[in-house]
Amino acid sequence: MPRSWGKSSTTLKGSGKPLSSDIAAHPAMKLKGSLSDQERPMSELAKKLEISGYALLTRYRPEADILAVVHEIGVPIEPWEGGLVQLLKPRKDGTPNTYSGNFGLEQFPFHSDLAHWLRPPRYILLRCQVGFEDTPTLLLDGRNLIQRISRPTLSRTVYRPRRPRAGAHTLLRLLETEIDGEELLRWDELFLQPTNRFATDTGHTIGNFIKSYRPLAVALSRPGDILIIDNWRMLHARSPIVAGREGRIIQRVYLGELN
Ligand SMILES: O=C(O)CCC(=O)C(=O)O
Ligand SMILES: [Fe+2]
Repeated sequence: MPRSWGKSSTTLKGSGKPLSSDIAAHPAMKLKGSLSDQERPMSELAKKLEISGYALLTRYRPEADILAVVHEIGVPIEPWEGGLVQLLKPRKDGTPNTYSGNFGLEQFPFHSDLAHWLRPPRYILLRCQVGFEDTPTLLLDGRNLIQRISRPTLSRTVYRPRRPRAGAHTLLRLLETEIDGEELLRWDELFLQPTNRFATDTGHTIGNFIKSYRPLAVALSRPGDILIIDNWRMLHARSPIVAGREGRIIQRVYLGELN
């Protein structure tokens, strides 16, 4: 089904130099006002994320090792052994507990990453190795979803992981409002299941909202393009892989916090 996507507006242009040592040489990265020496160099990125829920760096040090780049930006977390850097490649069929295993080359449904975890990773960093303008990552601002469904309803809606973890089913609110003063929105129609009728109904309303939403499309199209997503605020989805785009390769690292 053809879709029209909104245009990305939150772009920080990189010049290929390390961010931490050379922020003054990145005029395109500056918001209004200038940074004092005392300010942390990446605070511009943090501001972007706070305002928009995501930030895009274009062609940023494409030759550098991803971990060198990641450490300039934030604190990586290893969600499972060997999972510090994950490679995302389109697959017609993958293992059943993955998105590719369930959706193949189709568009992925909107979700938060690791929504079935008690504390999903705060930020997702996606970095382009091989990308295409017409295979964007789609973003939905959870604040719009909260506005539509309401904070009290989402806070009262309880889901659980599709599979028990360590033998126990954790109960998870779709919206948690007080985690060190931060809000955590989670959604995933594959890895989360409703616990009661109320949760099922809320899920339907969320599904309808997502269908009617015109998402933002952010393309990781050139090597070094980096998209950072606030995973507690935004839902995201991969657009469908059309013929000729099977070679897309995206690196993913989860961040616990920004520098
Ligand atoms: O490839 C993308 O743009 C996003 C993929 C994704 O959301 C996922 O694999 O969880
Ligand atoms: Fe994802």
